[in-house]
Amino acid sequence: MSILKNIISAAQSKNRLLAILIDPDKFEVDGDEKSSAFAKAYLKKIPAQTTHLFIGGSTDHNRKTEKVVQLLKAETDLPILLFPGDYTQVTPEADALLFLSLLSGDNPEFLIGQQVKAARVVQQSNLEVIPTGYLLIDGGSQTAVERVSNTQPLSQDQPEIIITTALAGQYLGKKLLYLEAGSGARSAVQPHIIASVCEAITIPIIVGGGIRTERAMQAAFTAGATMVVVGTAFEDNTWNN
Ligand code: 1GP
Repeated sequence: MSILKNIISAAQSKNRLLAILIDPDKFEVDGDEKSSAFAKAYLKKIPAQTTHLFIGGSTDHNRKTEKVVQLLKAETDLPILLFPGDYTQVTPEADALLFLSLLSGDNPEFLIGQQVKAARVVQQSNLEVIPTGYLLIDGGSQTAVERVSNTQPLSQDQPEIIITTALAGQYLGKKLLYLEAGSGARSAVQPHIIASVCEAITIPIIVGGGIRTERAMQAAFTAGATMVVVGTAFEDNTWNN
């Protein structure tokens, strides 16, 4: 089954999915033995309930994405999805690509510009391409996504704008909708926002940014998220059960 079909069927049967986000910039890739050991150790610390790995970051100055994907592929059967901050992070080695379009914030470069730059590489790959509407939501602190994309996040005090932007994404043909508070956000997307978006749209919802506890993850699931993405808490070993 394709990765997207799998996510859709999880949404329909109310199965909950957990993706761990791995930032290539924070991954050690010096020397094969050392890197494999790093990949192994990383995979050991993520929870058994993990269903997907996301690879990507707002920046990958050292062009490590491809190597990180290869290292992880050698160690796990979990599906590996690219979650690229820019077109240089698209590598054919992964299983799928979240073909993100930043629908919030009105910056054409991240709405369509980066996607045009990525198009030929994507065409020549066997990546499963998953059209994904990406909404940056204010999580109470400036995050790298906000800085790099040079866009303003949507305020959680104005749920209607979030809901209508999500709806527009669905009408544009996006297959998934990603509510992003930004990596390391002070506060995550609030459950009532997730619930309102969920009520308005029929495509599966992914929620990430600032989720550091089992409780916060469960709250996002209860509100209707099909998939939760956690990065920082596993990177710095602060995940709280
Ligand atoms: C992916 O931004 C998330 O959408 C990851 O956020 O690093 O805060 O878990 P954290």
